[in-house]
Amino acid sequence: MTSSIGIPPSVGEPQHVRGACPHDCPDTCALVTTVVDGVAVKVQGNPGHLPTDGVLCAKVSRYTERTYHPDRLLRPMRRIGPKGSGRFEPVGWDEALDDIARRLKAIAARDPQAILPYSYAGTMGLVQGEGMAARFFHRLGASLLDRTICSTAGGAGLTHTLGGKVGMKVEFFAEARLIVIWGSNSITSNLHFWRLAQEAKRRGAKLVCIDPRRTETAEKCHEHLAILPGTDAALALALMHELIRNDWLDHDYIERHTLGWEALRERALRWTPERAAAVCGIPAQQIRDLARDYGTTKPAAIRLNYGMQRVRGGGNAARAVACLPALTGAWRHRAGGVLLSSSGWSPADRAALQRIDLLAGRSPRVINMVTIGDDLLRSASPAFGPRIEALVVYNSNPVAVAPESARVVQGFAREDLFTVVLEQFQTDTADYADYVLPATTQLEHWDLHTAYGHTDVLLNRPAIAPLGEAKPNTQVFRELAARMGFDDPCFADSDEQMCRQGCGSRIDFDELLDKGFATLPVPDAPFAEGRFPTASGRCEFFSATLARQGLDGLPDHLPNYEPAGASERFPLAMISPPARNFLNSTFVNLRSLRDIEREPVLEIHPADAQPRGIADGAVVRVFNERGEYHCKAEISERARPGVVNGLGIWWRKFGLAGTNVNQLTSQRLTDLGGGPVFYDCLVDVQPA
Ligand SMILES: Nc1nc2c(c(=O)[nH]1)N[C@H]1C(S)=C(S)[C@@H](COP(=O)(O)OP(=O)(O)OC[C@H]3O[C@@H](n4cnc5c(=O)[nH]c(N)nc54)[C@H](O)[C@@H]3O)O[C@H]1N2
Ligand SMILES: Nc1nc2c(c(=O)[nH]1)N[C@H]1C(S)=C(S)[C@@H](COP(=O)(O)OP(=O)(O)OC[C@H]3O[C@@H](n4cnc5c(=O)[nH]c(N)nc54)[C@H](O)[C@@H]3O)O[C@H]1N2
Ligand code: SF4
Ligand SMILES: [Mo]
Repeated sequence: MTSSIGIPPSVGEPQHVRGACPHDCPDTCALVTTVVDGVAVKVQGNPGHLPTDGVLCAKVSRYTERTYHPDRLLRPMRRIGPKGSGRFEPVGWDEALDDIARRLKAIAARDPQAILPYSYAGTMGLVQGEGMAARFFHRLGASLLDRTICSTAGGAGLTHTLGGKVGMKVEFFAEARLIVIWGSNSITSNLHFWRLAQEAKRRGAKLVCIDPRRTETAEKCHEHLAILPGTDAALALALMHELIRNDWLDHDYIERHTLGWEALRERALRWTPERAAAVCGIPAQQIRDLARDYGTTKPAAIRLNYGMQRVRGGGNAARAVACLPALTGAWRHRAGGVLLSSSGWSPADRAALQRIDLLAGRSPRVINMVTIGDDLLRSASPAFGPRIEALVVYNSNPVAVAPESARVVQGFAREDLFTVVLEQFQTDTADYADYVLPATTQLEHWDLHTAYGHTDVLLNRPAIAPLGEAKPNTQVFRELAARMGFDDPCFADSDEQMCRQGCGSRIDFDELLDKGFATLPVPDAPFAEGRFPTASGRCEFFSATLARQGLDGLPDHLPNYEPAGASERFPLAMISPPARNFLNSTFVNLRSLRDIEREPVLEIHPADAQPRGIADGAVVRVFNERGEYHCKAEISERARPGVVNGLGIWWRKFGLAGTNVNQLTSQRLTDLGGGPVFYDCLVDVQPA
């Protein structure tokens, strides 16, 4: 047996512990960790779990390397240098927690809303995520965080159309005859779906990719529509136009199972392929061809993903795409329809874990996590409420991942801000902490996982004891709760008990204990007979809910805040999708994975590089009015003319000049759901 951590061959019996991948990835793989004498030596995919099929991505195959990394934080630390200097001294847990509780109590005595939890998806686990932490902050009456940074625009779009985050079952993509991969680099971020798409391809299916970037996924599809960022709704409306003109419609399905058809028809008829082609920056013929394929191939399936909703009109775009399968009746077949997220099928009992009732009638203000930069810098006002005085960060690295880093950094650098960071590593965010508290990894704690790219539930059992003095998030909040004098019995629940509570009445915890995962009863073709979970029970082309809010009831194309070609000063549109070997900013500090990604790069088309005198491999300065970012230029046809691709969320401290792509992105919000607009960003590039 070999391992990356230099453990000598063991005499002990190897144990195999079942777990779940904690990462924010649609695949939610089932893990099997091999443990010898209390040491995890290998993490593999569970061959018995269908969606995982025994295979993990390169990142999580190296989980032991991450867990036993020499840079793991293993003791609580207290800041001794100026904010951001990263200078700390070790401190005992009791001393750290006593002091944190004292500081939080003092602030809460004035107004608990001056305290803000900041967390996202470092782990997707329901227990180490918003489990005990949510109980703690609800009981405290702290500001609520709107967790918008990834998927709320698309989620809202889907919900206003289909009634929830629901759609096709992923396994049936293998039976589709046409698969449209829309705003997804599946090989990078949805690998187990890609395996199904490959299976469909072998059986003769056609694969079409819609993505501004010629990704590794796009180049393996039969067709690639390299549209400009933020033009998806225009494309979807023109597809509808063609479906109508050629009568590739399922009139019976439309009549019985949809709402607002006449109005949508009228709008779509205004979107000729020529009009959309001019907006999308592609030939009109490509739109006609895709419409023909989509209108005449059955079953046709759309794998929509979140890459297309990180722009101003992201919610409307998801709505427009979600209308398509109802027009052609694709939902009648189990291999037809659309899948963006399947998380809405999950019967997990989040309420039992998060205990919103502990607010006891209070309704604290809500802070959108996307605008953390501006919000940390805001003074108290009647509209805003109190100035943010304390921040407790867990499962997130906002200094690297939140937009407009210059503002974020300025906020985190406030000497009067009290910041606690629960982390596994000394991230860019941990550098700004007053206290850094060492957190366990997935191999060291219990958790319960639902998925958004399949419909199983998984249990994660600890495979090894916590390393050093690391504690699970739950335990930190339990101990803080005790110090704050919160004596509600729920603060004494163990992690294992919380996993059970999260199962609610419809998931069998004993089955999870036994097998590691459970498959939920989700219908194979959920909308074959309509019965959408909307108010009307129909697929809502027209949403009365949106109309009541004074918004457009129909989906429409909303141009980007910063549309390609609209600015002379900043003529290039920049998107910044994930690097394959990182997961958001996680894994950037893993040498072996960083070596594959080498350094931060900006892909630029030869036609944009040449007039700027940019040579392949040259260091460039990417800039706009929000800031500048240095990286290596990669002259590449992966970038389309007019669009540059800044890949991956590097840690700022690993960047060439101490910044990353988010130095350039803006804090504006999407049309629906209050999401971020990372891919709605104009820049220019020069040799550095
Ligand atoms: N290896 C790896 N896997 C990951 C992640 C990671 O960082 N690394 N991140 C995880 C997380 S948190 C998430 S949310 C998902 C993200 O995965 P996805 O939901 O697939 O979203 P993105 O990767 O942001 O973008 C997908 C593709 O959309 C393209 N795109 C950008 N703008 C547009 C547009 O306006 N229209 C269209 N049609 N396409 C556009 C991008 O070029 C990219 O290739 O992946 C998860 N999986
Ligand atoms: N420019 C640009 N910016 C983006 C994106 C983009 O595509 N482009 N993508 C956006 C998206 S989709 C997302 S989801 C966000 C992701 O943003 P985040 O959710 O902040 O994700 P990560 O960067 O992976 O940081 C998660 C951190 O949680 C820590 N962690 C993991 N498990 C635990 C645990 O059990 N306990 C504690 N205490 N800590 C833990 C990890 O060590 C890691 O540092 O970034 C967004 N930012
Ligand atoms: S990151 Fe995604 S593909 Fe990789 S192991 Fe986790 S769930 Fe599976
Ligand atoms: Mo995400």
